[in-house]
Amino acid sequence: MRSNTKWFTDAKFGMIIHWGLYSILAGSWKGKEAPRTCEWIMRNMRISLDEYRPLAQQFCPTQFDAREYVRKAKKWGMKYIVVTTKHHDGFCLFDTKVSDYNVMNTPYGKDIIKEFADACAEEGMVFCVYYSQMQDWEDPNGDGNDWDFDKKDKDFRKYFYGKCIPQVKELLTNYGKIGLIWFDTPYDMPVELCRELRDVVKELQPECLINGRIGYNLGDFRNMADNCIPHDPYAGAWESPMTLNTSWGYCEYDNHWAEPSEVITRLSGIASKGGNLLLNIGPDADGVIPEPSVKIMDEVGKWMEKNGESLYGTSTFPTFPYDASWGNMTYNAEEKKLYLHVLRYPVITPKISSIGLKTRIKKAYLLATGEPVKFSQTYEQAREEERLAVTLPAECPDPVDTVVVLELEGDIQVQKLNEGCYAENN
Ligand code: JFZ
Repeated sequence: MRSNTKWFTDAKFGMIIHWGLYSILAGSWKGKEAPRTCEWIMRNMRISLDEYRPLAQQFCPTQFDAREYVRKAKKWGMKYIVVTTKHHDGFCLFDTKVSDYNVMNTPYGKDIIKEFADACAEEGMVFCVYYSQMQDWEDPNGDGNDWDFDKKDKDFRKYFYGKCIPQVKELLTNYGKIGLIWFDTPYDMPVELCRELRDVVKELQPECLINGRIGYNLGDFRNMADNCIPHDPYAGAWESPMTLNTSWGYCEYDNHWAEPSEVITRLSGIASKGGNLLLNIGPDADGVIPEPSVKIMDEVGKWMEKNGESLYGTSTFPTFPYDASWGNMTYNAEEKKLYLHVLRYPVITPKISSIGLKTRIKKAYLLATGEPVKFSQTYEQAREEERLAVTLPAECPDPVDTVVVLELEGDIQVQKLNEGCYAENN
């Protein structure tokens, strides 16, 4: 049985935090830059355990304050936070009895995951954990490290029952209510082990959701490929992860930052197909959120404060016969509100139109200001098409995404293309 995903599908926007020993390296090893995403530096540069493990003795994020993260996430409009408790490198940010390779044995010496869990509980934020269930480059039997350990000597079940399962039990026992557990890179993990992992989670916390990367469609929701939005609306719960630059882990020289407008556009684009955006933050070794990330997200937060209503609680709705030339739509079924996200503001006549909405509109206004907008709904007899025209203010109110609210008289109903004059059997 799948757990209830309502809180998740209503949430629409979450934060994932990639933080660990790789954050200390910040993308470079012995003067060379990591070839790809920086949390993979150990594997991609084949750093031996003898050289990588001692980084734990440098882990001392003196600026770290979990509450600040949670408050920022709230201010930015996010509803849940996922923290890497153990990424592929095997280092644990939590107090684990299963492995010494953890935060308690660093100069910092405090359980980071507990600090996040407590801060979330205090601030009313849903707390979630990321756990790399298959790859573990520190464990001789974990997957992925074939430069320190010989592949043929590996016994994956030994790692699975000796470390993975006990640690997942710790996470689900010692940190209060966990909103969801985010597994990753299941590769060729045998299906029976994935099922066991799922059962362990559900036994300890039946309400805890599991992401799709547990494998074999055993999750409660699906993860789309990083930074991808599905073309068609996807009926089940889903989430798309996204980075603000090109790395999940902190990278000091990566300046390919996204524009705030990209994040906002993606948010409404994902919500219009029924999904969530999971946005990454990669703190540095001191525990500080990179300045560019804060700047981008403060802008996103300003938009969310005024327009978040157009996303939270929305779900998929019948597809319109044509994509809108001006942007996309989200729909709140409970409130019977259709939100028009105007991403491309009409330059000459400030009018946007759409074909196919059958339901009558009661009221139309700008979400950010409440200012009413004029609209007309007409039915074109000969072409059998429902037409909607909305007149926007002459000046564009929001160059990124101007949201128009249409309060509908009933549940949304949409024409299908083949109901009109193009139907084959007409
Ligand atoms: C994985 C991790 O390897 C990576 O370090 C990071 O944690 C990210 C969130 O997840 O990388 C993936 C996994 C799956 C896809 C892309 C990157 N995918 O399906 O496109």
